[in-house]
Amino acid sequence: MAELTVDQLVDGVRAGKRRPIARAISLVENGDPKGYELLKILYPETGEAYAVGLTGSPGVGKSTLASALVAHTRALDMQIGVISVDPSSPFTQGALLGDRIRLADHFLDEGVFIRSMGARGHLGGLAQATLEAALLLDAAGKDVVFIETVGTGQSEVEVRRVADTVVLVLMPGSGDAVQALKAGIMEIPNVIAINKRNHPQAKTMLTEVRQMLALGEIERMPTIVLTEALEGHGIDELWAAVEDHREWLGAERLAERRKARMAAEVFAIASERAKEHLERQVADDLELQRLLGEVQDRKLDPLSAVRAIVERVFNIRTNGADRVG
Ligand SMILES: Nc1nc2c(ncn2[C@@H]2O[C@H](COP(=O)(O)OP(=O)(O)O)[C@@H](O)[C@H]2O)c(=O)[nH]1
Ligand SMILES: [Mg+2]
Repeated sequence: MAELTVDQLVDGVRAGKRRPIARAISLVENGDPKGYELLKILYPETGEAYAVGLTGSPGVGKSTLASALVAHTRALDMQIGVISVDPSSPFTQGALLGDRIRLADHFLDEGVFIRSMGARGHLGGLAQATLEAALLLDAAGKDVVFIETVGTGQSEVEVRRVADTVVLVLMPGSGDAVQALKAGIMEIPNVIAINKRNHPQAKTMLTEVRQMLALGEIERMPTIVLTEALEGHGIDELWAAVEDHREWLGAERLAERRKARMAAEVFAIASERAKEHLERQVADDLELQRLLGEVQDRKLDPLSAVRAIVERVFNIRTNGADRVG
């Protein structure tokens, strides 16, 4: 089939058509100039979709819950996007054939667009690719975009950076995420789903999570929901908890948070670029290599080396005492 032009892609995305959306996401993932053009045109049309992040350790049931939530929200006649950032187990058609929820059915439904990220390289990094894919799905008229990430802090894609509501998925018998919450390593999510609720330890985990939440000072207590994703149990409660949080946010707070997020995102990507530039320059520059060697040999102090590197790479003049890092 002939390659679509930028105009055709823009029209196709606006119309919510599957093939142009898929193509557009591939273009941004690959850092293609056409992808850049598309985002430039479509960005002003975004801000309509509600982004719901599903985060948690591998195997807790994020993808299965996402699938159940897709079924639930489609039944409410919403247009849905799903981005799954899980390099270890991509969200594919064949996967996750639960008894009641067949993901393959969603792949045939024009009202749902599902994309797995992370299986291949991304020019600007996975976080950037995820943000861009979410923007394209937003421009495509999706009412809700679910973003699945494996995240307990180690992940490159911090779900908080893209989601309006963050759902932390836990499962009984695995306490690592609860420990991370307790230790303050993980930020308090907006909703907590304890999945696999048929497990004998589900009640224990619920108690543990409640006790942990009682310890801290929290702006808004997360709603805790017990689910059995494979059976589709607790999904309406989970969705209601997401809607409750959305209601609590209200239009004003949501707009404020999104503004702060977008600014932080631009800054994060710009910083990443600057870092890459710096690393490349230092690697290619014998003089800078020599400076690093002198620091290692204790002939030159570290701050003088920093000053020389920053001046050379970024043309920034600093006095030695300035913090430039
Ligand atoms: N028993 C039970 N198994 C589940 C449930 N939800 C998911 N699973 C299974 O747990 C495994 C991991 O699920 P998946 O959705 O891929 O987890 P993810 O890695 O968090 O995305 C799969 O074998 C699922 O079928 C549940 O509610 N109950
Ligand atoms: Mg998954």
